[in-house]
Amino acid sequence: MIKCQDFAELCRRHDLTFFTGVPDSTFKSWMAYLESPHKDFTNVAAVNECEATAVAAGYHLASGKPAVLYLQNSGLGKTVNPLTSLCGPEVYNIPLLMMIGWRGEPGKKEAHQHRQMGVVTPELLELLGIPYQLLPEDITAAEAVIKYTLDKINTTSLPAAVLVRKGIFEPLASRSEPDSPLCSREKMIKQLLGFIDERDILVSTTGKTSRELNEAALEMGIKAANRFYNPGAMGCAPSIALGISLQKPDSRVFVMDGDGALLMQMGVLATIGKQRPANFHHIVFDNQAHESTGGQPTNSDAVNFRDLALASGYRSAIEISTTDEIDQAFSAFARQPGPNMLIVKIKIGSRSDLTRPAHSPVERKHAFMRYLDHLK
Ligand SMILES: Cc1ncc(C[n+]2csc(CCOP(=O)(O)OP(=O)(O)O)c2C)c(N)n1
Repeated sequence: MIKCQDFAELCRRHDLTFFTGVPDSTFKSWMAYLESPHKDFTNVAAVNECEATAVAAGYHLASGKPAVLYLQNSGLGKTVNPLTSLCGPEVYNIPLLMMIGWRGEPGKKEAHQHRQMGVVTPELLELLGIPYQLLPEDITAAEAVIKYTLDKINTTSLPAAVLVRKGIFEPLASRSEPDSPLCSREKMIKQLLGFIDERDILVSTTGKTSRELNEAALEMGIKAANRFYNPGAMGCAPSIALGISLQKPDSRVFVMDGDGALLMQMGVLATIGKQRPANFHHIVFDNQAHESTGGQPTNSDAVNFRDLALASGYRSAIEISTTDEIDQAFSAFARQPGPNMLIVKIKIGSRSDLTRPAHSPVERKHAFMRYLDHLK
């Protein structure tokens, strides 16, 4: 395994000091290392991989050097536009070093949402003309791969990539989360679920939110297939909920979102604000972190979601941070016409033994569609 300190020195030796991207649990310890202050490293946490690619391009324009663009392969699709239409050989020839977490690698057990991208990741890179190598877990071999990749980058003045498998970086000592008066997402989900009727529709976001919601619904004996889990397609839960809400105007549609996911596709607020569906109720769990990939900070500390929702055309928006506030806040939120937003401040943390839904995505989709079909 590669020690983060050794990888940092390797990067320094090769003048790789500017990092930008969206985190992945594959290199969780490297992300934690980057977050701690290092005066010679700059890390720009971007809201999505398209943005990060453009930040990396800007860095190159101003420094003449390649940036390191880190991402999970789920985000590779988001880079295709700036890679081809900004950095590509027919356009500006912008070099950058992509460090891609390889989820869903063939032959390895992986959640459904990672499987197809896991298979096509190497082919997609080939199709884009991006040379790639696997990052070996031995630091000397890793240095040879980085040197080879940089040679490619420097001779072509184009992007090149290293693929990072799970378990390559040595774990850092786990950091203890500071004591927080805030509640956990799991507890908030359970409490909120108590107020949501089986006739209401619920769409939940990427990562652990959907897994916690699934467990809470089982525990509470909710029989209706009224929940649509969106384990992949980060940032798309509110858009899915919008599409449903416009077709089912007589049902209340709740979306359980995360701060990282909302930031990733924040433009959806304008679409929702413009459509103004009165049955659309947006719950945002804000832990200021990408908790599902290891707790890396999002940029939500720089954003006021309440003001943003109102400025985008939402009819109302409120923020709560304790379970005591839920009863009052939620009944007002669920009764008032949407689109409206309930921002729930929560602490970081989740159980390590969270299960995944038992049925396949297609089985769940059919059950959900049958459920929607029976609604008025
Ligand atoms: C396009 C894309 N990039 C990155 C990921 C990896 N990923 C999965 S969940 C997640 C964090 C989500 O953060 P947030 O919405 O704040 O929810 P939390 O995990 O804190 O509950 C990330 C980065 C992904 N699934 N898709």
